[in-house]
Amino acid sequence: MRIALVVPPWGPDDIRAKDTRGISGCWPTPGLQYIAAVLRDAGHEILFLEGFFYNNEEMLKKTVDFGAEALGVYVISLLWDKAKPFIEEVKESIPSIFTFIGGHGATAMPEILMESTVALDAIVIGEGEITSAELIDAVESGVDLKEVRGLLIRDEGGLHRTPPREMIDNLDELPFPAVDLCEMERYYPSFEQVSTVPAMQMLASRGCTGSCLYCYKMYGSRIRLRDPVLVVDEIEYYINNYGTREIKFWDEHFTSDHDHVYGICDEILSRGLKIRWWVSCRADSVDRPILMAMKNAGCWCINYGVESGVQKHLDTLMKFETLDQIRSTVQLTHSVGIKTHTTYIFGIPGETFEDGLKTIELAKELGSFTVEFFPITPFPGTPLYKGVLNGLFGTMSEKLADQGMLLDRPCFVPFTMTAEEIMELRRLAYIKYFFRPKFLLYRVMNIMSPFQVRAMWNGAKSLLQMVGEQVSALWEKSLHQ
Ligand code: B12
Ligand code: SF4
Repeated sequence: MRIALVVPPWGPDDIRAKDTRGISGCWPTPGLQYIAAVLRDAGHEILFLEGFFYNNEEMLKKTVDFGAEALGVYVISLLWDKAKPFIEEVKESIPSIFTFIGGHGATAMPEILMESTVALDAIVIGEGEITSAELIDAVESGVDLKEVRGLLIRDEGGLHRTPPREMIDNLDELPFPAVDLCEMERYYPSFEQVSTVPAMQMLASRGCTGSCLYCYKMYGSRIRLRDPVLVVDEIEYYINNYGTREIKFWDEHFTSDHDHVYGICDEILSRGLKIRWWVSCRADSVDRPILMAMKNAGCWCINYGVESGVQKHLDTLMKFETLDQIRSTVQLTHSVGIKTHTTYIFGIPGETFEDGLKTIELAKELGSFTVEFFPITPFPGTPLYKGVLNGLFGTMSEKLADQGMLLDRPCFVPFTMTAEEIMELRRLAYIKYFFRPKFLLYRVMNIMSPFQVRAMWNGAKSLLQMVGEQVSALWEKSLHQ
């Protein structure tokens, strides 16, 4: 079958506030690349279209010219308003086409999305590789779709959920993501996220043992690990075929199993690979020996989700970490020579403006190489979202297009703060963090590549824009007093 797999048309305006659009990038979509790989292995012809590179008309033309018989679209909630008209236009142009979607947004609210357009034939719920392969098989051979687990389909005028699909037990059975079907040369990472290019992204595991209030856990609490040999085979494939110098691991909890991490590090060292890498870890999951091993194998930066400088709010978020633990982990990481990227949240239920200022102070104290500050966002399916629907925590926008973490407006406002205060905290955080002579010197002394020079230049432009916004916000405030 000829299948078009599509990331709907989108641009920096859809996911970033004005002041940070200049540092925005475009990574490929690993989930859709895995789907593409499995469907290709099953003998189908695949067209992979990235909506960042084309407008609606171009994407439509490419899909029609390809002669697509099926259309699969990646859907996160924020981009549904882009995906829906595209699916409708394709269906209008090719009435016989079979349309299906998958991804976090699709999985978290399948009935709502399916009811919003008749142009959609099926939704793949959860992990999509096996379900998609069986779905396309069934469509091709005319088998009743009710036989395929993990779907939402239409049935006698209503909707029907087939029995749930179990998680893939052995991730090593999956092929590598089909990066060769993507226009890899056109992608580029966000500036704060890598030290050099070409950079590739990967996953060495799926799942996380945490249970944070705002996190949508598609893969549950059991962590499935890939064989370190295959992980490093994939790294080597990227080095040999794409000249890759850096890998960004998107694992939710990279250091959950130390033996697994030692396995990856040993494999990189024994093959003599020169590769830098970046991972996300929980602050309670590392010690000196594991950090040393990671450093020796090329890990240059670890992302810790710090979230708040007030213990009470860490508890609200159900992080199950203490501020002392976070402080000592970040210090330990710096002491072995690995840099840190720390992320913070504003607008936590119960948080006040003054609490937010304490978060900024903690960020400064930790002194990470890069930082990000987000307004908290209730994504469908998360405990935060469910709580807000039940009248708890605060108020949220009903528009799906507002469900981004980096927009000009917060999607959610807790009862204890205003939207303006959240955005002011975000601006203040960046300004206070970066406008410190000692810190600027540290950044300049640690430039690792020409890419980072460009990153710093674009970052400086973003900061100046924030200063301008802050001055005009203060001016507005003074006029109203
Ligand atoms: C990697 C990542 C990114 C990368 C790559 C994005 C991408 N397009 O894939 C970058 C940094 C660019 C990114 C950006 C953003 N991201 Co992001 N990202 C992730 C992250 C950390 C991992 C996703 C991943 O690759 N997982 C591994 C793969 C294998 O799993 P998967 O994506 O779930 O795919 C499987 C299934 O979902 C399904 N599936 C997926 N697509 C499709 C399509 C079809 C047709 C089918 C049938 C099945 C299917 O099958 C796949 C294989 O099993 C998740 C958090 C998480 N822990 O999952 C957030 C996450 C997906 N991102 C999120 C958000 C909000 C964003 C941004 C809007 C943030 C922002 N404001 O900038 C942007 C949107 C950019 C965009 N156009 O996608 C949210 C989505 C929430 C929601 N409910 O919609 C998540 C869940 C994080 C969170 N906060 O909870 N992100
Ligand atoms: S530690 Fe990260 S991935 Fe795990 S539940 Fe919390 S936010 Fe989600």
